[in-house]
Amino acid sequence: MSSPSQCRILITSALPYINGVKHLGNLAGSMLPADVYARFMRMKGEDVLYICATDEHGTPAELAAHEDGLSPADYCAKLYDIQKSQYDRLDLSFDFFGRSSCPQNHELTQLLAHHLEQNGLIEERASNQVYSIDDGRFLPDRYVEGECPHCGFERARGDQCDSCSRLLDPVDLKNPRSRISGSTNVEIRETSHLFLRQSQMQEKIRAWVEAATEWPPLARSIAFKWLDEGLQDRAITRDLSWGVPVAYQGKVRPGFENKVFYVWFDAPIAYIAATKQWSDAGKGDWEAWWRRDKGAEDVTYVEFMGKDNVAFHAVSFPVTLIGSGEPWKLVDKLKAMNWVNWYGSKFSTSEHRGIFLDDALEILPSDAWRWHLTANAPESSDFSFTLEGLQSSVNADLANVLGNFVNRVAKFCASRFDGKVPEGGDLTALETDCAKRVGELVAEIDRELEAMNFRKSAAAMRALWVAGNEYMQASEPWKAMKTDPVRAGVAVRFALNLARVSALVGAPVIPAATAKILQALGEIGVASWPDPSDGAFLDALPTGQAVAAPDILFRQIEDADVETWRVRFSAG
Ligand code: B3M
Ligand code: ZN
Repeated sequence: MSSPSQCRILITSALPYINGVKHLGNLAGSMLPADVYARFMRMKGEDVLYICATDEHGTPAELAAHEDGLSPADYCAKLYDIQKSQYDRLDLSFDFFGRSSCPQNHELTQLLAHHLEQNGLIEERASNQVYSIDDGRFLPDRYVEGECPHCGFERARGDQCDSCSRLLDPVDLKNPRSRISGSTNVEIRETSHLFLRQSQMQEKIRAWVEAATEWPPLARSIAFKWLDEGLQDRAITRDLSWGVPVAYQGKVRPGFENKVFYVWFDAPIAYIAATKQWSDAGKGDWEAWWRRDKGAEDVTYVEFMGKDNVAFHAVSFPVTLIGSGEPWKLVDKLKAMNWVNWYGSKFSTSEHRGIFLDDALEILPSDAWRWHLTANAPESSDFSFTLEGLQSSVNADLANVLGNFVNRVAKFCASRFDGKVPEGGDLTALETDCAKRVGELVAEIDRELEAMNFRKSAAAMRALWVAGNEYMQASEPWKAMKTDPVRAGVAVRFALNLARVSALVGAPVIPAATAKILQALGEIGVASWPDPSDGAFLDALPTGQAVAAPDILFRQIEDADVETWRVRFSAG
């Protein structure tokens, strides 16, 4: 339950598609920044609800299931478990990780569509589509293959040509065939789909985006680009069997027996449905987070996603929610990320280019990835991932700076002070100057995380860890030990406290290693965000508290490792 001074923060990260293991680009673009933000806000004492889910519908899911020889339902259940266990191992701290195929989502999607239809925002329209006589069904765009009308490429997909990359309409393909059966026994037939009349909502959405001054610049500029081009009506049904049936109050809409809602219509609704799954599991009240008439008025809702998802979140989903006429909670801050590139091109699931999360977890601990991808978050521009860059983040920032500092002071305390926090004493200018700098850096990290500037927040964390190392170097307790043990004790006590603050500010990004550090310092229980205005800020560890040198915190990445991985991942 939240106390009156707490803020309630609802966080969602774009739902990973179910088809296959995700890559580092997927992680860096939505789930990781959302998790860092959620952890930071929890440490500040806010009431956080972080929701995510697998995005299980659509053609790619059906096709992947088909290739795996499983029914879509079995395939999705299998991949859900695989993905979920990887996110656990990456320390993604979802309050709930649901599924877009859950009954709650079927119900909510149909309910919202029904409201939209009653409000005149859904319209049935006829269009021409490829029908496969042998398969006995209309083929969705990606199920049609044929010759590209522009470049003649033989295996162009119905929606796009992989050779000339032009967008296509499947009815324009030459010699079309079904990707399900391979049959060329196909013809053009007329069929109907439901369209969401986004054009009707242009002014309302523009006014809403204009008022959304808290969105970071990238999301705002993408939203205005779509608004300036004019909102287009969108088909929100597809000819598939796996998905949410086009039915209202239990009755299938006539003519829509073999159709389902388009995956991009039901996926954002799954943010709400996953919250309802959490609620139905007895963990809380979903309506208090999503319905403005049920207490969600005071919730701050923050969304994280890659830049290609902005249109759906800044336009289509709000059209659904506002157009329903019901008091749903809308996004307050929308954080969009650019791409992570892999040696000059994109990470690609279909071509298996880049590093995927199963391999990533096999070669390095979660913190290494979390740090590297936060310190280089693709915020103001794309980020070009390289193995050398990864090596330098881990070695220079984590092992040589943070790890080295913590190890030195903890080991020294263990060997020379009997593993107990020494007594305090008079501070010199060395301590007061360092405390001032560290106080400023904590405030800076706080500000940057609050503003969701992850790259900048990591730079300030690194600066704080450097300050710790420099203090250790300048105070030289090993020398003072010989002449002035009291002075040595003051320095060790101060450095141990610096190590504590170093761990606390890093905790949102590298939760595993910082938990080890705090444990080594004898700190147990909930870690809360350090407050530089608190007098005990750098004097929080009680005299005599047991300190042990932590196990190795970060293993160095050797050049030989980089070489092995270069071959393994076909890098460069
Ligand atoms: N699954 C696309 C993506 O991962 C999509 C996001 C849905 S968010 C509602 O890029
Ligand atoms: Zn082409």
